[in-house]
Parts: sequence; C-alpha cells; structure tokens
Amino acid sequence: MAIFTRPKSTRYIFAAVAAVVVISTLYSLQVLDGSRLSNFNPWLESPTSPTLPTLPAPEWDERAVQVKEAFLHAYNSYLEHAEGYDELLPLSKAGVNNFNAWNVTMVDSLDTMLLMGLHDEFAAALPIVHRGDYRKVQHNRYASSAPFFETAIRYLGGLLSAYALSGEKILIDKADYLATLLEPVFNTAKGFPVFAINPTTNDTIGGSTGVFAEVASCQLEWTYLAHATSSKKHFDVGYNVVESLGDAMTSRKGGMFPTYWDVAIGQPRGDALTVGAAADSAHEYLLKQYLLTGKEDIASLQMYLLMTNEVLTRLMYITPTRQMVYVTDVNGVNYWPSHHFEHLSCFFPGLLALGAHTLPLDLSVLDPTQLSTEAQRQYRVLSQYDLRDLHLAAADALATSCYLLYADQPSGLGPETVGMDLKSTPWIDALEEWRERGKGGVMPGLGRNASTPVPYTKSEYDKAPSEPWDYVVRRAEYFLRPETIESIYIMHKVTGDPIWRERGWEIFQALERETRSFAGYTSLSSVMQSPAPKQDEQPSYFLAETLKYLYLLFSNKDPVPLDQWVFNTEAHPLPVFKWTEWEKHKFNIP
Ligand code: DMJ
Repeated sequence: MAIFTRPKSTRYIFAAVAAVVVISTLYSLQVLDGSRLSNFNPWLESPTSPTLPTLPAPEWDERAVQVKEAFLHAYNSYLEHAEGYDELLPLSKAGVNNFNAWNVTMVDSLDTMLLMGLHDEFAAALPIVHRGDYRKVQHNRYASSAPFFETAIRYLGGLLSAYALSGEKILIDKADYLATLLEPVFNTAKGFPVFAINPTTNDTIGGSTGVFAEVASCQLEWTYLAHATSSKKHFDVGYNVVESLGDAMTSRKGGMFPTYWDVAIGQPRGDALTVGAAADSAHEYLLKQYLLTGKEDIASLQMYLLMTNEVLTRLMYITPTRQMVYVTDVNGVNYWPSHHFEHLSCFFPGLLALGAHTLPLDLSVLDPTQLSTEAQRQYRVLSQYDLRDLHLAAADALATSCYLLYADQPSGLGPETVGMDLKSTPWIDALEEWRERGKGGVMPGLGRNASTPVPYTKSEYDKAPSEPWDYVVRRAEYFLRPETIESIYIMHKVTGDPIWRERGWEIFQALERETRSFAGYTSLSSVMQSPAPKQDEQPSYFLAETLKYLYLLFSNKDPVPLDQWVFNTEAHPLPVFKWTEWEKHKFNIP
C-alpha cells in the first residue's frame, strides 16, 4: 500500500531500525515501564491527587480478590442457569442465545479465568469449548448466521488469548477451525468482510453497506492467528485489510475514516465521523495493529496519527461551565457537531494514553505535502505542541469526563449517551488561546472544576436540566459496558496516579450495589435512580472486559504489561511479536 512516503521495502527496513532505536531509547528513559510518566502532568492545576491516601499494596490486592468473587458470581450464575446458552438472563434465571449458541459467555471468559488464577474453572470449561460445533448455528437474532464482527472479537479473540496465556493446543486448533469457517466473508473486491456467514452452507449475508467498526476490526485476530499457526492464508486476511485501508487513506489524503463503507467496492461512503458507535474499534485497531506487529506495520501507525490529528482538532469540545472535555461526532463536510457524547467513546482516552505510552508520537512519520489542505492544517496546528504530552493530556481530560458521568449519577454508574451543552466550544480553540498566552496556568480541561463531581438531584435537574452539569442525559441505560473502566485501567498503568484506582474502586462499589442480583449482574434501565431499575441481561463482555479490567486495575501483579500484550476490542490480550525471517519469506512480507 502506498501511504504517503517510502516504498514498502524501505518502510519495513526503516521500521525495524527505528523500532530498535526507539525501544532502546524508551527503555533508557524508563518510559516503557511507566516510571517516567508517573505523576506526569505538567499542565494540571495541582498534582492530581495531593490528599489521596495511597492504600498499602495488600489492600489493593484484597480489592482485586473482591472483583474475582464478582466474576465467580457472574460466571457460576451463568453455569447454573444458562449453561449451554450464550448469555444469562439474570432476572429470569434462564439462558439466551444471542451469538450463535456456542457458549459465548464461557469462551469470552476463558482468559479472564486464567488471569484471575481460576484454573479449576478453566479446566472444567476446556472440554466443553473443545466440543463446540462451529458449523452449526442455532436460530438467533441474526437468523441462522454468525455475525462476523461479534464472532471474531468474542469467540476468536477469546480462543486466541486463552491459547496465548495457557498454551493449550485445543484452543489454537479451535481458533484455526473457526477462522477458516469465517473466511468466505472476505471474498470482496478489497478483502473487507461482509456482515455475516452461515457456516453450515458457507453462504455470506449482508448488503453492500457496512460500518467501519465491523469492516476493519479483525486485523489483530488474523495477524496473531497467522503467527501462531504459520498460515499464509490467515496472514493475507489481516494484511489485505491493512493494505486496503491504506489505499483508501491514500485517496482521502489524511483525516479519519467515515463510519459507513461500501464493502462491495471497499470504499468509504458518506461523511459521518465518530469514534463512537459503529466506528469505535476500527480506530482502536490502527494503533494496536502497529503495536502487535512489534511496530513493523508503519501504515497503521500513519493512519493512527492522521486519525488522532483530526479527532484532536475537530471532534473534541470543552463545556462552558465545568470545562469538561468530550469527543463527539461531526459531519465531515463542515464539521458540524452533534454534541452527543457516548459511553462507547470512553474507550478513546485509554487509546490515546496507550499511544502516548508506547509511541515516540511525533508527526515526522507523515509527509505533509501529500495531505489534503485540511489535513495539512491539522498537521500544522498540532506541530506547535509536544504531541506526546498533548495526547496524554487529552486522555486525562476525556477519561475524567467519562468518570464524572458516573460520579454525578445517583447510581454511581454512567449513562449510555449524554447531550453536552450546545454552547461548548472546540477544545483546540481553547488550547490555542492558552498556548498563545504562553501556556501559563492550567491547561483547558485539566482544572479542578473539570474533575469534581456535581451530584445530581432530581429537583435541581427538573428545574434546569443542563445546569450545573453541562449536559443532559439522553439515554439513561447502563449496559454493564467496559469502556470507562478500560480507560481508567490504562490511565493508571501509564501514569501510576492512584486517583485512577480510587475512581475505579468507586465504580466497582456502584456495580456491586446497583447491578448485583441473586443470579449474576444486570444491566440498568436508568442510572439516574438508586436503587436503579434492573434489566434482564448480563452481556458476555461484562466478564470478558469490565471485570477483567477492574481486576487488573486493582491487582498489584501485572501479568499483561501494555508494552508486551495488546488487548483486542473485547479485552482479550494477545502477545506482541516480531515476524521471523522465515515468516517474512513465507508470507511475502516485504
Ligand atoms: C464490546 O463487545 C466491545 O468492546 C466492542 O468493541 C464495543 N462494544 C462492546 C462493549 O460495550
């Protein structure tokens, strides 16, 4: 693929040399173990947590044990009431098949068990997973087909990660078999997957329109699978997706990719831009593919930088009263914002922090002469900043807003979507003013106001719905989602600041109080009440992601360091690797 600069062969040589230099420099600066970043934040009003008592390590480990107990309650309730089904209906105490009827909760939970040291549960699950028949799909909400994206991130990601953590051959054999069954979805002009497949008949299903998250969130799974199985066929699947994204980016000349795609021709369609619903994980995989391949896949890095340039300059806003920073969706023609802020977008601060932790983060890997006028403008604006510090500051401000959406609510849990104050202004404008003033004082969005909860009361809210919160709740449900906890976990790993653990602990207590049921945990139909009204569902990602990130946040052990493991979008960690010379030869990697 030809994104902007060097031809492929020199790109890879450059990448290899650069990676060695960068990694050794980072180690010498102690960046990769996070210690240089500890308590980093030159632009905060005051140190983030001056008065927080830091709990002794054993007390954090005890909190991790409480999360493990929560996992056991969720998993054992699933086994008791829903074994053989995909997910638990916690109020009905029954099972439901939402994803192919292949025991999605069990497969999605395998690596969480391993990380929590639940070896008996893992050993008991293994033969059941082994017997899973991926050729048969029971009639479910997707008719008799396996939805490609969900099957790839939950089942395939779950099998691969559990294999990487345990070395159990059964798991890689199952992963290989499942991936092979899914692969007819990639028979499109540019190798992007269609929506679903019936693995009994091999018929693929889906119109020509796909959403970005579903067409470009499989690179990690297929790339690691290719490495683990030495399969060129699997390698080509992941590589084609990266190449075709690169081709599309070459035509776009910078910026983000839009949400809707014509899968048949492999081109973006329309101009809706968001990092939220329908687009989230594809943005995540741009950075993570680069990291998983031992920083060899430079094209993915370039696309990550072009994407973040646009998000930082066009999609991030700051509210007028509390100075809450948020990321919204815009129309890519005139960048008109909706001012919606979604729970799903709360993975994004964690992604920015991960990039700041692992990348050199400068724009020299791009060639501005090959960018569109708008992308050149973004490049010029951001060239005025230390990009790494800026990404980390954006991550801090955004993750804090995501936390506040929880802390403000009577339930202590965050709503699905809020509408931010329409008088909000672009964050970059506030930053530019601050920069022109000589960067004196607090960076916009990092002040004390922007990190202090304003507890909601119904009477005040009824009087003036958006004051003093700077937002109104548009969708009040909480679906046991992980994104805010995911970002809190990464912020803690990257900065070492104990405030992130404290925020995570508040959220865990709210989960226990509001969502724990006799059988498992429930979604909520409104976070704006306590006790919150419960909904009859326990999604598998609650065990795969929410509880895993909470456990890793509190545990003093770090079995999956961020520079050695890459989490897929369902929180399944895959190990970073480098292509061997033999693989390069076999796979025709330039
Ligand atoms: C998960 O299945 C994945 O994290 C996905 O990328 C987004 N949605 C859910 C959790 O909210």
